[in-house]
Amino acid sequence: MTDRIADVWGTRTPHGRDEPWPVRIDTHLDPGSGEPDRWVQSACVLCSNGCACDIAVKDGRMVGVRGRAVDVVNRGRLGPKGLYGSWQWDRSDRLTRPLVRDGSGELVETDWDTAMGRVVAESQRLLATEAGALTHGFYTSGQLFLEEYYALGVIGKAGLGTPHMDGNTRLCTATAAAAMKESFGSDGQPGSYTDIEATDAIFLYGHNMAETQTVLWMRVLDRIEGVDPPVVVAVDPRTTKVAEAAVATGGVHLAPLPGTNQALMNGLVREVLHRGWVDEEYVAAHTLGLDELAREVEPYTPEHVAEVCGVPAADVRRAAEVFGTSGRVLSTVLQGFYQSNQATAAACQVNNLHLLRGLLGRPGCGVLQMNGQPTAQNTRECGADGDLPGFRNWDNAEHIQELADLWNVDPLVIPHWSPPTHAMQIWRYCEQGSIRFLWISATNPAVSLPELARVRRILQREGLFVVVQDGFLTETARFADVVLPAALWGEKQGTFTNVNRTVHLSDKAVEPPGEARSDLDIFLDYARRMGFRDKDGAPLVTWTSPEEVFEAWRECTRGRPCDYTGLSYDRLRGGSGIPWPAPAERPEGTDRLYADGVFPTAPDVCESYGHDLLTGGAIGEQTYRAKRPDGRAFLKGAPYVPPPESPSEEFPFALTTGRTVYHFHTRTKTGRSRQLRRAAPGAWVELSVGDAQRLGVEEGDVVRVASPRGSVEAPARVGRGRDGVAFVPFHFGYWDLPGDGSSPGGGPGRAANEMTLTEWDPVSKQPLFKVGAVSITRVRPGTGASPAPTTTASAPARPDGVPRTVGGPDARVDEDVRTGRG
Ligand SMILES: Nc1nc2c(c(=O)[nH]1)N[C@H]1C(S)=C(S)[C@@H](COP(=O)(O)OP(=O)(O)OC[C@H]3O[C@@H](n4cnc5c(=O)[nH]c(N)nc54)[C@H](O)[C@@H]3O)O[C@H]1N2
Ligand SMILES: Nc1nc2c(c(=O)[nH]1)N[C@H]1C(S)=C(S)[C@@H](COP(=O)(O)OP(=O)(O)OC[C@H]3O[C@@H](n4cnc5c(=O)[nH]c(N)nc54)[C@H](O)[C@@H]3O)O[C@H]1N2
Ligand code: SF4
Ligand SMILES: [Mo]
Repeated sequence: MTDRIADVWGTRTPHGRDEPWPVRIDTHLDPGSGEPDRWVQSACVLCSNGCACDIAVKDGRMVGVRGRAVDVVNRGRLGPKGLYGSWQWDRSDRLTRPLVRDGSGELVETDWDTAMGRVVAESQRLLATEAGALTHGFYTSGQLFLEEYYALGVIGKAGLGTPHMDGNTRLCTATAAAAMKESFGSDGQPGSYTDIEATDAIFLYGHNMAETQTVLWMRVLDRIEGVDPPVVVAVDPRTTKVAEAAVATGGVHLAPLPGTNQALMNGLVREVLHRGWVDEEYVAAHTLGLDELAREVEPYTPEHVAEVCGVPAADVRRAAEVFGTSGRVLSTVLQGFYQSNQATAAACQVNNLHLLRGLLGRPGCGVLQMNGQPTAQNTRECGADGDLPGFRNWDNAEHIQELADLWNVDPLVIPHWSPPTHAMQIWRYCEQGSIRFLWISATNPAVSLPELARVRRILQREGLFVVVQDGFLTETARFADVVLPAALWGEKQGTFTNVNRTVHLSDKAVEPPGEARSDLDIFLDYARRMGFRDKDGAPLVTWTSPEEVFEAWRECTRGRPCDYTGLSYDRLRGGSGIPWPAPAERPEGTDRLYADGVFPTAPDVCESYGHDLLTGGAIGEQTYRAKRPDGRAFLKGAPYVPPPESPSEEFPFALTTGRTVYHFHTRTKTGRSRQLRRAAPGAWVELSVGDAQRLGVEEGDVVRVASPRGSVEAPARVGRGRDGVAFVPFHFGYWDLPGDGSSPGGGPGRAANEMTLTEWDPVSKQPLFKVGAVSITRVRPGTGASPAPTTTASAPARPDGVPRTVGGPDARVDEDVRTGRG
């Protein structure tokens, strides 16, 4: 039995290079529950890793989870969120009936007919106005199931015909998709988790994997502690566990100032070129753009990079050397790049490094442009975000015709006169008043969007009809005109796809509470009530079950990079998840893409004609065709430009934001798990030792952090980050959890996004949560150490007097280590 709050990654199962990852089955059951009645197959939805698990059911309730040993993703392991956070919320304060506003403006319970009646009446009223479908906006999630996104995508694109549909994936993995489109022609993860077993060096760019994909990090740790371990390189301003591993393995921890990634990456590309670490044959055969890229990076000498990023020039050289001289390299990229300045440009430089050395499509040589949310991949591939289903190109008439044929609608119904509207623009249209109907599903923007005072203003706007579909009465739901109670994970059936394209089936384990309904049922009910028709006058959607939607989706992917035609619910049941592409002739799926060096860049195939990485200017079809990419990848560059907001005299610190291992986002699930809530009970502000000293701040003192937009008050953790940078976790909103303090807008809050700015990347349109400038002042002495966990990046610089984060008796997990081949 292991306390997996205190020991986040659990027992090691070390092994050597090219040996399979051993099995370790993690089980956690509610201590009082006894033997479960049955186990139901699923996979965890508390991050993009998608660990396969079985849900324990007793007396019609979820009482625990167990990792699935057969699965390629986790080989039986689960992390703290999966163990303690995935199921406990089901017994608590759920929404059980729809809510609508009564005459006095209060949200009151009602029945489904009344609630849906209001939604449909408002929808039809607005469709009858001159602006028609352009009045409608949909802001969805990276946390629903594939079937729900596909249904929503068809409703929006073929039913209503609105281009205004996007997910919170815009805040999350829009840059992953954008970087893959720019470099390789289409979304689609090149690498595989199995690259960890085979690699010689792992680069983690702005990715705190130890806390945010804990099971993937276990996989890395098992290599690090085995024979012939890989070298780790970490690029992160904080001293994360990843950064510690970089130092311990003889790699390097580069801690750039937030917002300077592109300068650093240009420096690394330049070193690889100058030192002759290029696979010239591969570059000549499989890429385009070398000369321009070489010109672009030339000014970025290690000394110049050192000056811009505030890192030693020798460390830049050392990192480049590890990349240039290791036989096999695996790279992972996440929010420290995607949510920072020049996100797409910097993420593309990672692709460039791999292309230059020909390190793609072979064991141990992958790029993982990571996802964050469990089902973000499906939002993207199903077209519930600013993409079209099946990675089709909005600017390609043939692709639109394919969809029109599939749905039996006129191609003109499908919005494709301009790119689909991105989330930040959808919110802008709501602010300006052109969108008057906003349907929010499975996301909590009143805590997770930047500049919360503005978000609250928009949600309260007269003339904006807001529908919120969630399992809880969140901060956002409180602003809604209609609240629809949703069934959550374990209470409904569906499939989803993780970072390395692995598709899992999640079966229904228990009944949803009260009258809550699955998101799929809600969307289909809307479609029925609206009476959407195809071009022959037949109902547009006739599906009644998730499996029927999955069958329809398979057809939509036929011949596309994300081919699902070899998959079915039956094939996904019983064994491991399966990575797409899995065409009918290869139903076992595909571990790794681009083994043949042929990329989906042909003009008739590609998902996008691409952009200028500095300005975001779109490349037109003719220009694209003239490049004759013909299956070659693009080496694209951009100069470094400083972030839109940098420290100044009035706001002298750089602010960055992010996560702790114990909470998921706005905590609607993890905040209702007693083990996780105890481990990370409240907000904190992380300061470096030097900055704390200069400010006269000691561990636990309450500080006020203020940006030009808002402020936060929280106890200080005197931590181990670099000078000049403050870190605030973004998990802590207001209102949502019983017993939490609340300050919705008045006075300083504790939500990091009170301070962040409304700015986004020119290519991916992903907002810049990782950059901004703040002032910091000491407000009053503390009452003890700050609540920041001690087990991870937020560990104190001086441990004395700070209680260690532990779980206790109810956090015990059974770890069944199977030696041998599992
Ligand atoms: N425990 C936990 N796990 C999660 C989630 C969660 O909420 N909690 N959420 C899931 C989701 S949706 C996502 S998107 C992922 C996110 O996973 P990560 O991207 O790993 O998490 P973050 O903490 O947002 O950011 C990672 C790191 O970026 C660093 N950083 C900040 N600014 C910069 C910069 O300018 N340059 C560089 N190089 N680094 C910078 C921060 O110091 C931080 O350590 O996690 C997933 N997993
Ligand atoms: N400052 C700062 N802000 C950030 C980030 C950051 O690093 N820093 N990260 C950004 C990123 S990467 C992300 S992904 C976002 C996350 O931001 P959000 O998506 O707003 O965060 P969650 O708390 O996951 O909200 C999901 C909501 O969906 C509900 N839900 C869960 N499952 C279902 C379901 O099946 N159906 C329905 N209808 N509802 C469901 C949950 O109860 C919850 O209220 O935050 C972003 N905001
Ligand atoms: S690593 Fe992610 S998917 Fe796996 S158990 Fe943890 S939260 Fe769930
Ligand atoms: Mo995310």
